[in-house]
Amino acid sequence: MAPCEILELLEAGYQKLADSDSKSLLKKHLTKPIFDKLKTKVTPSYCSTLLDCIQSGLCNLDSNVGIYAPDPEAYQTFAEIFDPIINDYHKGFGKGAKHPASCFGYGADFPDLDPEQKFILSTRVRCGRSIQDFPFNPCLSEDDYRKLECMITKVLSTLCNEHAGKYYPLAGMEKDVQQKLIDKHYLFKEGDRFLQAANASRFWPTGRGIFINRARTFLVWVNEEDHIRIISMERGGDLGRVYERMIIGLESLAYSLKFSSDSRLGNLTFCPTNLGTTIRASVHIKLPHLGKDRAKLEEMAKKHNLQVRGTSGEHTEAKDGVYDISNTRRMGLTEYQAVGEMHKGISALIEAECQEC
Ligand code: ADP
Ligand code: CIR
Repeated sequence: MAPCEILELLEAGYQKLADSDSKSLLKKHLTKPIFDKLKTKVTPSYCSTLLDCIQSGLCNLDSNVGIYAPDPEAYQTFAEIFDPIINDYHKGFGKGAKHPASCFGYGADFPDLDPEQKFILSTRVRCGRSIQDFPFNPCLSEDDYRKLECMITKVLSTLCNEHAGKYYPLAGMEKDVQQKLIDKHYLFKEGDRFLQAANASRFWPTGRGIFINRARTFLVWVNEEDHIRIISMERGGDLGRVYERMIIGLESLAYSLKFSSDSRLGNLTFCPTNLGTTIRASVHIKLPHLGKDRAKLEEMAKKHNLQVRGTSGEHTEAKDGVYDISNTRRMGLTEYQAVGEMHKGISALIEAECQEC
């Protein structure tokens, strides 16, 4: 049972959300009956409360989603709020739905999206993984962060060929080096207020860091939003090649690390938007005509199940007309289908842009 002071904070937070004009999925789905049913519950192993799940959305009324799972059990304990949000975000993961078995298929099925290099600056595919027997950020101790970092970097040091590289811990990294890595879109940014409010940035920078291969085309983020983010990226629009590189890197890591998964939800992640395949395949793209009006571009992208982000990622603006466009859905479909959805959608946007020329 959640303690009294948590209940008081929850009641005040709920009222603030209910009175606001927040467009978050949290506000949309957290009805009073669901709130009343969940407000006293705690997860069995970590005693996480509803407040641990929704405090980011309560503090940041401009959240798109507004909820995180502090530990893997939260998806069951607080299913009455997670399930409708998951169903809404991933478009069709209703009652009785089960995430399909993993199927990566072949990168060769996704030809270069922009062979003449007119629109796409770069392509990136990432996935997230959580390590079995560890909770998510808000429940990790400083020692857990160190243990995770040690476990993960030990395996990273065994990567070979194209994937071989070096780990750079955030602790002790020069500020200008860190900023350069962020500006080049390799490293995660610091001080994300959505993660901070979710209690996901405690003991920063302990245990956080980035692994980079020699060609700077394969990266692994350690202990940012998820325990691991596996990233493949390069200039141009060769999605198939980028995807293949991510798959090989992921398979090499899966050989030695045990990842958390759930028979219904697929791979488990901190944010419900990343469950299932956890795949986000994106391009940095210039669409001078369609991009004149971001709202219109977003509307068009939505028809193809694509999400538009700014140049420096989520919650940022587009600089010099460069948008980050990626698949929205990651759950209820295979990896191959998620990347295929993005390939088809980006091709359609480029075609629409050409028609406007
Ligand atoms: P994530 O993809 O990990 O959910 P963000 O939206 O925060 O997170 O993006 C992380 C970084 O990746 C940002 O610097 C963003 O600009 C960069 N990025 C995303 N897609 C591309 C891309 N296609 N090319 C280059 N950088 C990219
Ligand atoms: C939000 O709710 O806006 C942040 N917590 C981030 C949510 C994840 N992003 C997304 O839309 N895929």
